[in-house]
Amino acid sequence: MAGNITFTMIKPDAVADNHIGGITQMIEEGGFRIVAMKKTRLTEERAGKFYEVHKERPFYNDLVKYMSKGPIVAMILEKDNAVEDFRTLIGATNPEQAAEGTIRKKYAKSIESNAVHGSDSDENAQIEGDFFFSADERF
Ligand code: RTP
Ligand code: MG
Repeated sequence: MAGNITFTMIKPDAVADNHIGGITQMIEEGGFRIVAMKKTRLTEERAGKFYEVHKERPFYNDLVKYMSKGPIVAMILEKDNAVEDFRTLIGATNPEQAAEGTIRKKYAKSIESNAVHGSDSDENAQIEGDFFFSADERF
């Protein structure tokens, strides 16, 4: 079924601050089903590869360093209209612009340390899920 999968990471600061449970609760209460989940740490090289689409952006080097500084939690999520609905649930990239009730409004500390990643298209959701999970890790 096209459009029913997205990919997320709980970013290093949110993991370090013990917000895995709070964020996961908001995800499940938002109607998403967790298909796959793991705590892992990206090397700088792997973070650079994950964010390759941003390599010309001014924040790329800082982002790669930030995302590899500690463990993250990666998840594949399922829901109708998953990509768009998940971006609504997480809120704006900059937490100062994130709406009330969103994950970033509650847990983000800055535009970089913004608690969670969310895929921006169905195609990228597939690519990003495949980056972390094999077929036998999905249920
Ligand atoms: P994400 O990919 O993490 O879900 O976030 P997004 O789509 O809302 O934002 P995007 O433009 O894809 O940027 C990816 C991540 O880079 C960091 N960022 N820093 N310093 C800056 O101006 C800046 N802008 C973006 C954020 O961590 C953002 O989530
Ligand atoms: Mg993005």
